[in-house]
Amino acid sequence: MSVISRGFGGHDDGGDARIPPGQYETYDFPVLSTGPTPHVDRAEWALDVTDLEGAVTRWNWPDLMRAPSEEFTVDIHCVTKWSMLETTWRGVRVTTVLGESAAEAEYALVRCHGGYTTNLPMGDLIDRDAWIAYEYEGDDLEPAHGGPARLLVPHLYLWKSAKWIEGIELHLDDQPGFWETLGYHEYGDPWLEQRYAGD
Ligand SMILES: Nc1nc2c(c(=O)[nH]1)N[C@H]1C(S)=C(S)[C@@H](COP(=O)(O)O)O[C@H]1N2
Ligand SMILES: [Mo]
Repeated sequence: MSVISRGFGGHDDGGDARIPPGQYETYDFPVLSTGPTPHVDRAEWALDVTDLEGAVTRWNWPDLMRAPSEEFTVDIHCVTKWSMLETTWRGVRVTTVLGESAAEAEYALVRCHGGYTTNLPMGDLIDRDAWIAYEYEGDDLEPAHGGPARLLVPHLYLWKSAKWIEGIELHLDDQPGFWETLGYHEYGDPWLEQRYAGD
């Protein structure tokens, strides 16, 4: 006799082990932005990495294009409960962009055109998969989805994957970003359903 039925645990995931608890699969890529889409020209694009001493290393578009890139296929999970499976991107690993400046830092505060910010522990940017992504499904990343380039950290809820990234500040202390200040969880692990502070 078995008392375990499909759906045990109350997760509406259709039994697909790639979908975290409380999420459902979607097929059309939604756009979630707190404000209007900034239109940033590649010729003007820059990403500033600020180290613990305040020294800035600026990456411009040709710098990013010269860096080794990867095509990668990942599942992404938004805190508003949609997940997309097997999305394919091209980007440069965040470790490549940070270089040696990352070694001493504990946290990163990521800044975007338009003022959005989000915070992550350094380990999630350098020891896990994390990219500065600039292509989606073989095409230039559309402005609505963060083009010219966005952060992509697929193992955390997607609010951590900052669109229109313009800066990564390295810190010893953790400073909450936009959604974290408004009550979202400071870390945001979708497998632990860390949606709101205290989850
Ligand atoms: N700059 C910026 N990045 C952002 C956001 C934003 O409003 N501004 N929204 C976040 C949230 S809540 C989500 S779910 C994803 C959505 O990415 P998408 O619009 O490409 O689906 O971007 C994240 N990155
Ligand atoms: Mo989100």
